[in-house]
Amino acid sequence: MIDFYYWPTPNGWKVAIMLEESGLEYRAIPVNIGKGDQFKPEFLAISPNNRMPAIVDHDFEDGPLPVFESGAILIHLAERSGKFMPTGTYVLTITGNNGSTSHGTPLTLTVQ
Ligand SMILES: N[C@@H](CCC(=O)N[C@@H](CS)C(=O)NCC(=O)O)C(=O)O
Repeated sequence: MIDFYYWPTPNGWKVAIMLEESGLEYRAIPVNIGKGDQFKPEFLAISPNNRMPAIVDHDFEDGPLPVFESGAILIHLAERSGKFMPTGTYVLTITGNNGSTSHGTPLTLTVQ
């Protein structure tokens, strides 16, 4: 079971769509960011930058795994479901909103 900490914004929708399309079992837990739920200590323990979406994957082999940042969540769900991610060796390039990291250099990870 995956706990999905959610509020209906585009970042929340991304993960909601992925959960539905991947077929993983989940339950949605509202985080009302208009009322300040994102600053509650129990939520900050999962998402320390006080942003939703976030998940806790209770079926992770090493114990419950919290994941925050929508891109990281999408990658985790793709790996868990075996869907929407190429298999084998691939290069994953992560960049900031302006196409680079905060230092101006694209960050490239090779995942095998
Ligand atoms: N880079 C983050 C952005 C998440 C984000 O900005 N979430 C907003 C709503 S869309 C939020 O939780 N804001 C609450 C706050 O800033 O206090 C991601 O992609 O998950």
